[in-house]
Amino acid sequence: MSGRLGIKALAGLPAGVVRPAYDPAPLGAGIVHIGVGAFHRAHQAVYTDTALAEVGGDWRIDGISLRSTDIADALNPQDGLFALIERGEEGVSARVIGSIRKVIAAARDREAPLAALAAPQTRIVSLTVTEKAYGIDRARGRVDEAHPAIAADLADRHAPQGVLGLLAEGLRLRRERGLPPFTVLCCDNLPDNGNLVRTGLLDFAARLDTAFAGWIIETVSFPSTMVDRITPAPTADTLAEAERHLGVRDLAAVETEPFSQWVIEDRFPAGRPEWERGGAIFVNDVAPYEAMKLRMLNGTHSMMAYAGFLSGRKYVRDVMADRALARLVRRHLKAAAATLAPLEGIDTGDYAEALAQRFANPAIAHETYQIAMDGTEKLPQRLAAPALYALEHGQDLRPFAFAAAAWTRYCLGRTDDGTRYALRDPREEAIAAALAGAGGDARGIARALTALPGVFPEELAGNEGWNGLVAHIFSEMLEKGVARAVEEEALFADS
Ligand code: CS2
Repeated sequence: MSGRLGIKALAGLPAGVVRPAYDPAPLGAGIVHIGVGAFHRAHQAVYTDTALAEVGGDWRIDGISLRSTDIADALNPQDGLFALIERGEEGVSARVIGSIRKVIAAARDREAPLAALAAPQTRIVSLTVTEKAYGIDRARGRVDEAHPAIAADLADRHAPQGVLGLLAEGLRLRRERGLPPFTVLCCDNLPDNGNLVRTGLLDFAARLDTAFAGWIIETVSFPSTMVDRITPAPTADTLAEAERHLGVRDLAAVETEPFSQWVIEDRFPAGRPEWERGGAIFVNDVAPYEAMKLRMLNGTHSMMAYAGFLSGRKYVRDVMADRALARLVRRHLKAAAATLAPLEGIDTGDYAEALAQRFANPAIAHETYQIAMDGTEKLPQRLAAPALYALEHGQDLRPFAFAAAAWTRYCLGRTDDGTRYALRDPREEAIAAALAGAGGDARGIARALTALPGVFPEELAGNEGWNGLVAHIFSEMLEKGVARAVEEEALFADS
């Protein structure tokens, strides 16, 4: 088969493929995006593409890949172009996105990331780097000195490798050069994400220079944002599907669901693209939207990931096809909704129903094992926060305790038939140490994992009711096997 996607290939694409309704080449880059993974390509890059098509402007995106060089090698030879494959129940469509100008592979090109951050035309630096990459100790609201990138960047600020180090040095260079700062837009699934990054960055900067930290306080904006689009990691099938649609190869294609949502606080002193053209919603306070999404979508996702993976369900859609698990999904959605403050114009019952349908989308192959990774980073906001609310308000703890028990069971690193798997959690060593210290007893294991610092707050970890429930469900999973324990658990769920 012929050729590769790129500007030259655009004219020859089949009629059914939507292509950029603008000429991307002359448009400058006003955004630097750190973390050019599938999610960024299926989300922010798409909103920006729509804004560029409708109103133009120098708002293309220069990406930075912190560790991998793969995405730079895939996108740069394609002039930044890639296909967005949307897979809904009604069918599959392909659209070529033109908003990414280029990708810098930091591992190969050490100077280029700072040059991009300090460039006069850079007005926004957005991020999708996953929860663990920031190196922020969220419980203390400070940097985590033990985080490898934080330690390295505090030792050598002028050659930063991590997220906070890059943001700090980029801003420092701008200040030194008399340039206005960029706006920092954290698009990771973290509660109050703008403020969180601000807190971490201020602590990082203050350790180097308090006057500089003061300048950040006065001049840099960190709007919070809620992002949503279910985007499985691309596979060989994704690339084959893209080639079927395009007639040329595309090594950076992504597949995603039709649904997409972006809620943003409108605080961009240096300007922004008209993302509302792509459907983004601008609000004064994102926190309630973020809590709803984290607790309902992501919290349920994590529960499905652990209980589903351990019951042999490879994809989220398989979890929804299992009657017992699907009941537990609906129970969890309802329990999570009950912990939220009312949000004008939003019915959480409808939202829950829409989520259940999205999870069941038969055209999306979203692996439970993908969602299961980094549990210690995800559980605090997805599970512990609503569980604590439920505890304090006398609500049913069982759905949350079930999810915590499934995570505990997952931490053992083997399925019921003895198959081993990698946990893929940045705190694997701490988990192993907790397990080693707990002996073989189910209660001891559950307690040791619940007590890992920073995952469950003191009020839960020290609560006998919570501990007893988690330990009980976990020991059922050990004794009967996860699939059977799930079936019995579903009997507790309302129909
Ligand atoms: C998922 C999210 O992998 C995970 O932890 O829960 O990536 C989820 O698919 C997105 O937040 C959906 O917007």
